[in-house]
Amino acid sequence: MNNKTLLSMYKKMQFFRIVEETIAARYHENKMRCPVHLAIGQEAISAAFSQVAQKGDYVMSSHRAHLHYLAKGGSLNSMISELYGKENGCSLGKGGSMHLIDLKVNFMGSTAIVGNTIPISAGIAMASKIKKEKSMTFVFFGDGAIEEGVFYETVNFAIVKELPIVFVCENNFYSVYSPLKPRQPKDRKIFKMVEAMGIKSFKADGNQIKKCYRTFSDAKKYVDSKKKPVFLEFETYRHLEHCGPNNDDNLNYRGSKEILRWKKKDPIINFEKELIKKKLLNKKKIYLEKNKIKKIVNTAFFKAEKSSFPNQKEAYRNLYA
Ligand SMILES: Cc1ncc(C[n+]2csc(CCOP(=O)(O)OP(=O)(O)O)c2C)c(N)n1
Ligand SMILES: [Mg+2]
Repeated sequence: MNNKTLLSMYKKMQFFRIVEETIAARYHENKMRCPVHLAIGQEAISAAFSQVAQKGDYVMSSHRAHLHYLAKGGSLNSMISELYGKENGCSLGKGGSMHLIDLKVNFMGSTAIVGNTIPISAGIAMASKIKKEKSMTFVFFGDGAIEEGVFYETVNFAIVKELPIVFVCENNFYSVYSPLKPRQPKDRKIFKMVEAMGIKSFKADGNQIKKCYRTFSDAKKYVDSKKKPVFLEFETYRHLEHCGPNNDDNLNYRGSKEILRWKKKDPIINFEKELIKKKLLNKKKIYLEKNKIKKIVNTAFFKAEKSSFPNQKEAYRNLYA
């Protein structure tokens, strides 16, 4: 990993966090009228992924999709306009935060139904295999999606059909307010259980960006050389409430010690310290970089607010139920 890669991943993480923090800060204005699932605390996984993903690779995601979409190069302006329900939003203002799509960069979509995009991604991977493309498909989902039947069907199908797909589980230990304990067998390691199905599986600390980068690189090499699917589990933590711009620590479904332990593992702060030690960053550089990002993000919000709402007729076009 050269210095350029390290800095690029740092900047990506800062970009992701500033986007999410700006959404959180402005959500109370009540102009973004869709639920938002923010990924503050989970930035390292997407930043590492963005470094490894190739242009032709396909990506799908779930309800917590902002960073996956941006990591694949999805348009920030279109995403923010989508949150404001505007006609130039990536889903024409009809989908909101959980329904992002940018076909120009092969971000094939995200949906609000837990596990729903897992089989669709296998379809995309199968199509790219039939067409003999060099690309592979990455599908991002949470630890809750492991409890959906389609997860097992799809992993089984991907193994049998030798699909070029990378299943990426961001294990933040919670499904809304429920920890893993009442949901999954005690002491079960997700990646071990999935590995037992017959798929190559890796696990990494999702808050350490260099580990995330290596894991994605290894996964990519494996799929490229063996022409078989891979499963990845990254352990990480969301800092805010499940859905919305606030912190909900007062609800006590996560203990204060646990929260503090994970805040100390903040992927950006720790990596920043490392880069300062290496003399790749200093206070001035950090300040300038953050300011540059804030300008880009604020411009996207300004444009989104200025944009028009869709025509009423548009509400019934391209809708499926
Ligand atoms: C099939 C289905 N069941 C339940 C829900 C309600 N729901 C929305 S998000 C969520 C939690 C999912 O947890 P996880 O997959 O771990 O993702 P995280 O929110 O932690 O990123 C649930 C249960 C849903 N959207 N779809
Ligand atoms: Mg979760």
